Amino acid sequence: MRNGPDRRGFLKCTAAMAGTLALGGCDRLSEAPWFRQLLDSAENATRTTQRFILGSGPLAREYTEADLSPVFKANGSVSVGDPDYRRHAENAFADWRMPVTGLVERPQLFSLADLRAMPARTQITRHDCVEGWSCIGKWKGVPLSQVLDKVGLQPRARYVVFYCADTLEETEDGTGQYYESIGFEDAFHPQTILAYDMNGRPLPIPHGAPLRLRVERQLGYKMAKYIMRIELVENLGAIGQGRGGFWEDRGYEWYAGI
Ligand SMILES: Nc1nc2c(c(=O)[nH]1)N[C@H]1C(S)=C(S)[C@@H](COP(=O)(O)O)O[C@H]1N2
Ligand SMILES: [Mo]
Repeated sequence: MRNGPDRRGFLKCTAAMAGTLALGGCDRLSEAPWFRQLLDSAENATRTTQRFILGSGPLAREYTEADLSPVFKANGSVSVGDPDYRRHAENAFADWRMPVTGLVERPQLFSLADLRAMPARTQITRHDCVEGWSCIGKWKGVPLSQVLDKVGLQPRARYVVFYCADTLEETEDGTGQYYESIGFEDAFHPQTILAYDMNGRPLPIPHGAPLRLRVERQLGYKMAKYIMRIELVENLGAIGQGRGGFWEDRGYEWYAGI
């Protein structure tokens, strides 16, 4: 354990950090060497303190029921051909289980019932697609931070990767399967949720049933639909074509800040 003065020094530093975060402009924070050093130096501090640093960025604007779009456009994959997925869909995803694996302390399977039994967050937000359209919708789900707390992060974990059921492009090596990844400043952000309801109903298939990511300070392509598996990794190079997501592998930015 660290002694008292060291610990106080660290806490003073986190307070300064929170101020920096509030000013914004820290989108690529987890990439910055000094930030990594700070996290590593905090290895003996509690994860709660780390989460305080990571989860304290600005909130995306939230709207009211009156602002809801009458029709929310569905984009990208709007259905899934995979036979396993279709079997789950016919059964209202009752037997669907989502593994959370990789650099975690306690790998775990989550059913929809498990996720629904956890603390939930509801938010009305605007979804901005890189194509130039926006829609306002209401999302309910479990904060990703809750799931990450359950499985526990190993110190080497740096990214959260979401593997989806849909293949958006047929490729010979299988790299046409949709996937996405985010860093911890978004993973622990309070508005980052695994959504199972949309506009007060179970998430419809065109919008990503049974579970889709909402990461409200980034563009639509980050918000993985049809999530089948979550993995904690140290780097992204060995996944897909190595750039952290289906569209990133095709030239889009990894950090798609709005
Ligand atoms: N699995 C999967 N997730 C995906 C996509 C996709 O094709 N497959 N498209 C992305 C894009 S570009 C957008 S804009 C949003 C669309 O979400 P929506 O269908 O709910 O509007 O999902 C994102 N997540
Ligand atoms: Mo999009």
